Parts: sequence; C-alpha cells; structure tokens
Amino acid sequence: MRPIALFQAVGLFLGLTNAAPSADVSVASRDLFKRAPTCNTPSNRACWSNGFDINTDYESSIPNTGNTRRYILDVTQTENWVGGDGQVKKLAMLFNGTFPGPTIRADWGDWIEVTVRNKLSCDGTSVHWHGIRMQRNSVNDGANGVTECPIAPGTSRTYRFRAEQYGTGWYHSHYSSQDGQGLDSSPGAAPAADNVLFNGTHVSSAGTGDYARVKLKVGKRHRLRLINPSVDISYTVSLVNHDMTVIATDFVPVNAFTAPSVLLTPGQRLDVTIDASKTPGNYWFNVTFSSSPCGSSRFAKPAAIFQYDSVAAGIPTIQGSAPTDTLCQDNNNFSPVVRRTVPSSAFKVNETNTIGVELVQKAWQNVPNRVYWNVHGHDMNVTWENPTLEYVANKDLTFPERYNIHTVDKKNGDWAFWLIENTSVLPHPMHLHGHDFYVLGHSTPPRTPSPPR
Ligand SMILES: [Cu+2]
Repeated sequence: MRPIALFQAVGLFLGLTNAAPSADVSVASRDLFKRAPTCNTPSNRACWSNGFDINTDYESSIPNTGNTRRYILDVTQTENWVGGDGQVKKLAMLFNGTFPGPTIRADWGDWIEVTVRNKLSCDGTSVHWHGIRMQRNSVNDGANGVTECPIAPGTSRTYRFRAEQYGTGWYHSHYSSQDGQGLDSSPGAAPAADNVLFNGTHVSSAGTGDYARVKLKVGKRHRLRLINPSVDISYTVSLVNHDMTVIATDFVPVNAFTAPSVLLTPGQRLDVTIDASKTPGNYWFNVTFSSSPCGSSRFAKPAAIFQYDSVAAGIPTIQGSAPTDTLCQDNNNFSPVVRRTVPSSAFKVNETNTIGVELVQKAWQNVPNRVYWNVHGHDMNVTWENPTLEYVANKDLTFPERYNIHTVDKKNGDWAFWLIENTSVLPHPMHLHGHDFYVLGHSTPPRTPSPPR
C-alpha cells in the first residue's frame, strides 16, 4: 500500500504502479507531487507515516499534512475524434484533451482543489469524485441537479475536498449519466460495447489501433489499480498463468485474498497485486463476459498484453481459459482490515427500508418504449436550476416526486439500513455518493430472474 490517493479519469480501466515510485505520472510536472515523509517501504507496505498505518481507522484519524494539491481540468469537445483503437468517434468530450484524463495524486490527508473549466460549446457539466467521502461537504460532490447547478459553458468552478481515505478512485462527468447510452436499448440485455479499451487503447475489428502493453519487472510484485468506468457492462479480468491478490476494494483496504480472476462492475475499483515470477514472456490480460446478460463487446476477445521486461515485445501464444461466471456475481467475501461493529440486530425489514430496483418501459415524448431504472418506485428526473441541495438549504422539504427523495431513518443513530431488491433481469450495482457502506448479507442471484415489468 503506497501512501497515495489516486483518482483517474473516465475511460481509464487499468493503472499500474510498481513497488518503486511510478514512472507513469500523467500530471504536467512531477514537482506537483512532493510526497510527505513516509515509513512505507517495499518490505513494509502497511506502514504509512508516524502513527498511521493500515490499521488506522480513517473515519476518526487522518494525517494532517497541511498540503493542498491543485489541478485544472478543461472539459473540451472534439468532433470526429480518433480513439485509441483507431476508430473515429463523432463526438468526444475529454479532460485536458486526453483519454483517459490526467491522474490526480495526493497524499492521504491532503486537501485537493480542482478547477473545472467548461469549454464545451453548449452543454453544462459537473465532475463527480466517485467514492470520495463528502462528510459535511456534499456541495463538492459534483452531481448536477442534486448537489449543484451544472457549470455553464464558458464558466468554471473549483471543487475542494479532502483525501480522507487512500487507494484508487476515479472522476467522471456527471453529465454522461443523463444521456446514459443504455436508455434506448431493449430491456433484457445491456447493449454491447463497440470495444473495450485498456488505458485508452486497444485493437479494433477493423484492424486499427494497438494493444495496450504493460511492462512487468522480472521477480517483482506489481500493484494494478483496476477501474471499470463503463456505462453498463460488467466483466471479469484475468492474467493468463498469474493469480491476483486483492488488497483493496474502492477506498477500503481488505484482508488480502488470492483469486484467478476478479469481476468489475461499473464504477467499481479493485486494487490487486500480481507476482512477475512466472516464465518470462508476453501474457494476455483478458476481459471476459459472464453468460448472463450483464455485458458483451462487439470485439470478441478484448485483451491487453503484459510483457516481462526481459523478453522482446510479442503477441502472447497462450489464450487462457475464460473464468466461469454464469451469474455475473460480485465477490461477497471482502473483509475490511479496519473492522467495525454494525448494530444490525435493530434492523427490521419493512416497506420503507426496502428499496426495489426494477426495469420499466414507458413512453416519453415521441419514444414509445423508453427503458427506465426505477429505484424505490420512481425513475429520477431533477431540474438543474433547482438542485436537491437548494431545497435543503432553503429548508423546503416539498421535493417534487421525481426528485425521488428517500428519507433516512434516524432511529438507529448514525446507522441507516436498507434491503435492496433487484427484480430486473440485469445486475444493478449500487453506489452511495459521499459515504461508505457495509454489505451485511445477500442472496444468490436467481438463475431465472423475473422478466422486466
Ligand atoms: Cu459516485
């Protein structure tokens, strides 16, 4: 575990750091990142700095570095942009003109200030810092229509938040989820992706583009920061002939366990290590899809190449076998290093604390069969110029129905409990802005889910 919090932009799927300081720094200058003194060494990744280590409860104790890391992100649009797989996209919206966008780095405990300048021609935008705890800071969460009005074209705003946890995060425009690409597809299957990019690149079925290539140092253990930034496909990743050791999920260090492959759902991050101790060569890093309808790609076998640094670049010869995952089911056995006691015996399931997630079809404007995700009985449709937080600031609790407000039951003190029930045919990963949550129990996905209503 390195004493670093790292956020990467939409589109970044895989980041790699060696045990030594990473050579791959995509910010403008290395000088931007003067690291705080640390006791973290190759032989002791649990140590952080004086008094802080992997067992520190980050909810009550955070290093006081006194540092603020400042970044500028320009949101721009380019027509007929050529992607990393050599394919032309009609319109690309990018951070600082790159895909994936620049990496934001900070030490645990630093403040981070990011100025977002909207240089789009006519769309509003906002940037969401996915996974960051926003205690007493929801105004910086970046969800337009909920915590802020969008940043208008030609204007900017500066977000300020603290790296209260460490690990791997990502940031993304919260505009994209409003025109979510899955909205006009037929229910029953997520639409197939054109391709899957690794660190922004891949080959295409038209023969353009290049495989992403990741160099491994012979004999070294490497940390991979895996991020699934896709709109609605889940997939499994595996490295042929190598196991992965999972060390953190989202921003939470977990008791390490080893697995031949890991599933990544949209928005999910997993930090894993791999040991470059096999026969030196070129190996496929494969993305595979479950047989249940949770994702597919028009490019049949997406993969990147991991190359030991003692051999020449080449195309791997061993295909590897696809991991079996018939239900597209996430690992449920993560156990956090910092344990907490959750007073769950007080929890009684009832109508108000059961949150149904379902797929529905209904007409909207001239489209007869729009597909909607209903959460707790409603889809969500907010008004940008009256974000939810503005109602709260004005102590006005008459939220329109389609703001889809869920009232948190304060009976259990600081804890709130929900039963989440997905009755659709598709998986629906859940993500809570600004908070951590604990999975207390789960059922196995049904083999034949009920059809969408
Ligand atoms: Cu989020």
